[in-house]
Amino acid sequence: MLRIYGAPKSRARRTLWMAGELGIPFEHKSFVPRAPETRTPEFMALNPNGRVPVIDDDGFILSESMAINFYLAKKHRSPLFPADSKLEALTWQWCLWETDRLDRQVGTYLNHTAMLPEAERKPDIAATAWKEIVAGMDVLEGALAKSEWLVGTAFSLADLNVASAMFQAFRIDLAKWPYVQTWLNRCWDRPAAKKVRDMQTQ
Ligand SMILES: N[C@@H](CCC(=O)N[C@@H](CS)C(=O)NCC(=O)O)C(=O)O
Repeated sequence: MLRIYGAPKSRARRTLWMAGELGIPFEHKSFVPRAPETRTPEFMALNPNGRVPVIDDDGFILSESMAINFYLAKKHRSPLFPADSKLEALTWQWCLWETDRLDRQVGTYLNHTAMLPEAERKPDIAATAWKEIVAGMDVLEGALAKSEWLVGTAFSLADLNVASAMFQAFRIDLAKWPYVQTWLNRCWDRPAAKKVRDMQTQ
């Protein structure tokens, strides 16, 4: 049985969303990032980084949420996994791009504008992150202005992996990027995504 470690309010949302799309059964250990459960020797043996998500798929241990989704989609022969090698390469392109250009930047920006106690917020860090977010969003906007989906002609692993990372971007004013906003809503309106949203509020 697949076991997923990680609270829905963490990058584990991506894994939970994928499991929902696949309709596969799983056991869920909703460990919150940095919680004591993620610092035990047992957990550190699963992921020496002490981070979530991690999966244990009948003894196969894997961390890194994007890699987990590639594995699960391929293993379960999901139509979300691109059959064509060029489409697969484009999926990698978008996933690696998001990790490089937007992932930490969005979190850093929100931390230093809203999440951290006011005394710990650093406007210069927020400003640098925002500059990078604007550049990244402009690139995404350009791609989504040309095509409804990131890769191919339907929702796929690329959309899932990138849109799940950008859940936090709902807290940013996206008015400047209407195609991104519409696409993000379209992705997060899927039943499997809505289920993860509901889990986040429980
Ligand atoms: N690149 C990793 C990032 C994992 C990650 O940073 N997870 C956060 C929660 S969203 C975490 O567990 N942080 C705990 C820590 O930094 O100790 C992935 O996508 O899985």
